[in-house]
Amino acid sequence: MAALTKKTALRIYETMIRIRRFEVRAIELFQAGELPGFLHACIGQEAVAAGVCAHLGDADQITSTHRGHGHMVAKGLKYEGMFAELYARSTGYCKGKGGSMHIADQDLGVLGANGIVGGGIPIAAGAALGIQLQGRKDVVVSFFGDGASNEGAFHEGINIAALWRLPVVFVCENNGFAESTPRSNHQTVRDIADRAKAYGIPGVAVDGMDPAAVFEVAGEAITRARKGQGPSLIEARTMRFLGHYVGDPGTAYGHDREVVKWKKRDPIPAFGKFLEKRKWIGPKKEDELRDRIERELDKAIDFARKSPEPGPQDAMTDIYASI
Ligand SMILES: Cc1ncc(C[n+]2csc(CCOP(=O)(O)OP(=O)(O)O)c2C)c(N)n1
Repeated sequence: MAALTKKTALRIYETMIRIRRFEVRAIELFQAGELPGFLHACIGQEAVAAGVCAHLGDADQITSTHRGHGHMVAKGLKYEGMFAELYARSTGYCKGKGGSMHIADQDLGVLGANGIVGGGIPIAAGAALGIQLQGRKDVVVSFFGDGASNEGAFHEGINIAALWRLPVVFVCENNGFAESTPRSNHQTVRDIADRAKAYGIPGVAVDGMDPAAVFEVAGEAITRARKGQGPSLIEARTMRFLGHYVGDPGTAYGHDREVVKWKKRDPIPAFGKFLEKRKWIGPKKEDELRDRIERELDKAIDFARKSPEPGPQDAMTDIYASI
């Protein structure tokens, strides 16, 4: 099992801050009317993406969801291309034609955020089959929500991955709500991790507000997958601090009440304290880190704003893959 070294812990901390600040700035721009479309923020859930992706290299792959900014940042996507995509500019990761819910980058193994709930799960199984057939040691991680764990795609994707012992890790970010439906209204199982039993694979629930705990269980599952021992299911218990989408107050379905206690466990200050206690970070280093991230964000937003929009001539390009 990979130990959480100072270097890895600092990287995870930086990743969480990078995710949080990306979204805070994106929300400000969205509310100022600068960004088209919708935003689904993962604020509160950063420990999951950061803890899992700390194990992944560029050749490993992920599939993501409508709430995917955190996965993208954690997998190493650059602010420039992400903001440009949110601004619908041709310099974006998908040339401005995908937007927040459809960011992808083959070079860094991001097979796509996905507006179809559960849609990434069978894609991850398929990508893992490709890895297996090519005899590579890479893995695929599929992120999805508790709502997605009721989709046919979840059961079909995990079943075939288990049967063929594919190198894939299924990570359910259980934030207790599927859009405006509390979990008690959409599934009876107490632990989503228990669903792993139906497919004969390991299933483990973990505190998704604790990046060190996530890092540990993800390490075991990813090592297993790399060794050819097949898939695992991780249920990370977490909470989105905002409504389902930016603009949803969450008042109609009890989220506003539920979120109060979770905010006290905000993973960023909590992990910051963990690092301070070990003297792995101090105020000076923390300020430097945050300033650097903010400068990067300023530069990326400026780049996106100055980038051109795609033109009508681009409407019919990038539809089919050339093989
Ligand atoms: C196949 C499908 N069904 C329904 C929707 C509408 N929808 C969008 S997000 C969402 C809730 C998803 O909940 P969950 O998987 O728990 O993810 P979370 O939003 O909590 O991150 C739903 C039902 C959709 N986009 N795709």
